[in-house]
Amino acid sequence: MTTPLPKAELHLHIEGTLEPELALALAARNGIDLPYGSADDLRAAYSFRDLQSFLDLYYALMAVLRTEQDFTDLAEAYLARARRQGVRHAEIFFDPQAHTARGVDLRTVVEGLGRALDSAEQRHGITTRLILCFLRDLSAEDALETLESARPYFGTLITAVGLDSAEVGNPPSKFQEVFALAREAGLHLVAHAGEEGPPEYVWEALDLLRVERIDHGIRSLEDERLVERLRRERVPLTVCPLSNVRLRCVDRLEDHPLPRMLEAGLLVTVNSDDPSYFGGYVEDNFRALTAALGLDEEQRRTLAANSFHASFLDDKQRAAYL
Ligand code: ES4
Ligand code: ZN
Repeated sequence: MTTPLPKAELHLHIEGTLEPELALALAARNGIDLPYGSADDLRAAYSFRDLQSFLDLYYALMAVLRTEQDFTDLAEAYLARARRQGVRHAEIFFDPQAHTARGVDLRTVVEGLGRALDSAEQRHGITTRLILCFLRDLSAEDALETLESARPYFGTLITAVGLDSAEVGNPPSKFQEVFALAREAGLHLVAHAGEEGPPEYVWEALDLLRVERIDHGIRSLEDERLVERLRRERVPLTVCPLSNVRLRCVDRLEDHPLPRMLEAGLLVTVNSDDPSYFGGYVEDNFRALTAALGLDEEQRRTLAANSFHASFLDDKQRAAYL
């Protein structure tokens, strides 16, 4: 087995790293009844028709995350795995509204994750950032309240905001105000767009939200002018191949548009999205692409280098990895 290339992971939902074994252990620790008796029962449920069918299970399983320690354990397990997959820097999404909506404080979530992230460099050799994601199927008002409640962590634990969850019917335009406020607060901006949604949502994310990266963006290829814009402005696209196949955005890995995106001169990166649910962490995505699409060493090196270029590391930190 070859050594994984050093890379940054830029599209990773921490709640999507909840492995079945940890979910069962946390359920037992917190006295929560899950309708699954074993890790294999849980894994058997990981078969998805589309984004929504995945999100239903993803939100349901979060019920096991209750205490600061639960969030620390979750992040610590991810970091240990990520390092074995070559990750040196991770910009990690979390979904605060999925927790506050069920009575878990923002403080519990952020400080729990923060405890693992604060020691990540020392323990695992991984630098980290935290990206607060708004759930786009909730209201703009809910997003605004979430932003305000997170202000104490701006610039320290939280350095960016993102936009995720059910895309179709929830265009970026709905969140123009909250993204403007986040920008004024000095946060970096990203958004999921063009996963299941149309290229118009990618235009909106760029023009109305003024995001610096597009998460997924695979449907951008349907719009030549958009591809030209993304190429010219070197807007990074955080692509998640195994996710796209599991959620049936792409039929088979052999049909994945990533090679075409590279060919078009786009700043593409490879990421794992929700690795516990989609069959692999970031190096597993690199390996699956190599097997299915004959990705060569030069392409793999380009993708790994792109991940550092696309990161929010400052130039000096970035230079240390390139
Ligand atoms: C997600 Cl794959 C995906 N797409 C949109 N929102 C998400 N939240 C967690 N995983
Ligand atoms: Zn995602």
